[in-house]
Amino acid sequence: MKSIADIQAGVTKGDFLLLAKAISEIENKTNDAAIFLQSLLPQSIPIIGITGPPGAGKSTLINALIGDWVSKNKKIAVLSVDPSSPFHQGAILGDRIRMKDWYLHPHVYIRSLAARGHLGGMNSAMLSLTTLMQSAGFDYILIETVGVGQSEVEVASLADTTVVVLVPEAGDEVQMMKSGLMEIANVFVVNKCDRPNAQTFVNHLKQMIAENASAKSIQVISAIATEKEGIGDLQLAIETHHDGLAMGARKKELLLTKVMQLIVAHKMSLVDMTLVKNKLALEVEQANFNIFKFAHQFY
Ligand SMILES: Nc1nc2c(ncn2[C@@H]2O[C@H](COP(=O)(O)OP(=O)(O)O)[C@@H](O)[C@H]2O)c(=O)[nH]1
Ligand SMILES: [Mg+2]
Repeated sequence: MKSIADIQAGVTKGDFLLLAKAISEIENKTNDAAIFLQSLLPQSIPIIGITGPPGAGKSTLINALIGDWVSKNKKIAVLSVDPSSPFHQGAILGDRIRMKDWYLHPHVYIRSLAARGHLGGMNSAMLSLTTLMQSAGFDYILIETVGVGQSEVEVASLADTTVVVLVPEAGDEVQMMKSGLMEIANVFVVNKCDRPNAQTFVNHLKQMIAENASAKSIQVISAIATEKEGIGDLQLAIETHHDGLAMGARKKELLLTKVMQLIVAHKMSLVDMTLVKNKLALEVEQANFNIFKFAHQFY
């Protein structure tokens, strides 16, 4: 496996071949990859999670953010865990064509990841990849995830800053917010503010935040992603949050979550799930079957 210096040299030139090779090794969990990851030094490059319901405008916002950062000569990595995203491999041709500026741009690296089939390991793979990106010479790492379910909450724990994108008519999301969104969001973007009643929704959201003691530091940004409106405000909110993080206790909390994820993923990798499944099929019909006893033999 190539050294991080070689990978960086490639990224500097806009050649992502060595980076892609390193990603494959990491995804395949080779011994080389484990040694490589253990050789990386800490970096404070921001990892920004962009989440929210399908169609809220996450990809359009990311597109606008990339455009602005690239114009400032920044290098961007995007990891997409949104199967409906135009950044995703499964995207229809039209979307790929719309995004082709970024797919071919030497300062932008876009990689899509499968959200399924990583039992206990999705986050450890994401953690490895984001850490690699931080060391590879990018200035910002973006992670796009869809929805507001459990997997997004998990992915949010990988991000330094979590941006939740909502639209003005997001009645359902506001309900969900009460049950958890407030806990993962550092920044709310109310996108599609070209729609009627956007300001009413923004005011309502701000009021909810003000009433929630643990949510007070959440910033609310109004945006029209298609017009690139609000992008400067969003960048500022991200920077402000990231700067605050560098000093706060939250950083240690985030690190602890990540360490736990690595330990869980490692322990899970030691379990032969096919064996568990086959044994279960045999034993489950026994009259004295006990799930705790059964599970304990694999501890
Ligand atoms: N009217 C309006 N439409 C937008 C805005 N931002 C995005 N859209 C549109 O909303 C649709 C979904 O956007 P997309 O970025 O793919 O959403 P995602 O699923 O959250 O990634 C697309 O047709 C966009 O052009 C906005 O600010 N105003
Ligand atoms: Mg998308």
